[in-house]
Amino acid sequence: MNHIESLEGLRAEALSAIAGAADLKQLEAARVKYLGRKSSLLQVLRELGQLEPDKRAVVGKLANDVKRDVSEALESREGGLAAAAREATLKSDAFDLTLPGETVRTGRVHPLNQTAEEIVQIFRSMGFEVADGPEIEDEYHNFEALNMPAFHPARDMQDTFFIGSNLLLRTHTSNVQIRAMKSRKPPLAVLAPGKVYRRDSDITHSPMFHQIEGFMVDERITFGHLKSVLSSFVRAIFGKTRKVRFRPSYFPFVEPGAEMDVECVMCDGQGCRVCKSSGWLEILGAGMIHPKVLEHVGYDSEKYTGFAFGMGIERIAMLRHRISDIRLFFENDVRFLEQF
Ligand code: FA5
Repeated sequence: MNHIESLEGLRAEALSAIAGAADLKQLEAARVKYLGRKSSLLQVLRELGQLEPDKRAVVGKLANDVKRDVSEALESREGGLAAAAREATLKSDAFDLTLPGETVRTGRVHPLNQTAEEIVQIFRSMGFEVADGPEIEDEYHNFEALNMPAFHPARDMQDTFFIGSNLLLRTHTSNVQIRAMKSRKPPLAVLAPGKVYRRDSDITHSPMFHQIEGFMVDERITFGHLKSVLSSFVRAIFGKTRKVRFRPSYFPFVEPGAEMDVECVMCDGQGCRVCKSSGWLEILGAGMIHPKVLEHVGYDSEKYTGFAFGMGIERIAMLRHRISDIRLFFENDVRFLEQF
């Protein structure tokens, strides 16, 4: 077979192999076979020198034409196969762009923390500083130093969780009064927010709840100072129009003692389930610090006087946001929490 015929045959065979390549791998095999170093085409080109000059020109031109045609066919088939491969991959690991995206949930500050923050800010603006105390407390700081010796009937006012013969979960934040006063000298104005625990549970009572204790001690502090500080606080948190009242009350660690009630926001003072038909919701206990308490912490009760108060944060949050059941704060239902 002469060179011309074999080159024509080679071109036809190469083009048909390229057209028939089913994927990029088969196409690469065709490239090696028809254009590779051991291919018949390269063999012809290598042997051109041995041909007579007029034949060499004709065969050389044809060989180059074949090489160009095969190269072009390879290139174009490669483009087609690559596009098909891309299409197939897209189909197999396809993203469904119409699916809804994952929503990122943002957290928010719990309504009780929001309320506590607000209360702390109000008292800070009046010059109070913030202190902390332990939730696991001994009887001395929770009761005895607060003028409630063992077997004092007032201990029953706060149903206690005991965790040992002398250890308990503090029933109020008043333990911070003792700890702060023992470590410091007057004058002082302190605010102590924190968790407290009692065996108590209904729509306005929770076994774990939060209080904020406040106290101020100096020479010549009077009940007038107490009323003024608490009235300013109530105006700041509930507005000027919400009615409040002081009522005489008893706590062993104050004398005289009082409680402060806020007009029930659920029924505007008409009486409902939340205020137990009284029209009022108690938010805090307060009074002048008992001289015996001042003596327990080593203060001269002839020279110094002071007032103290302890308020329930849940009660204030309930009044602020018209929440009718205290247990909602602790159920962690996002539908409730998202409203704040
Ligand atoms: C006391 O705990 C006193 N330590 C307060 C005090 C401090 C009086 C300083 C005088 C001087 P009382 O037990 O009343 O008092 O509780 C104070 C407030 O905590 C109540 O007014 C109420 O708002 C809230 N509170 C009481 N028990 C619960 C409870 N189980 N769940 C939610 N809030 C409560």
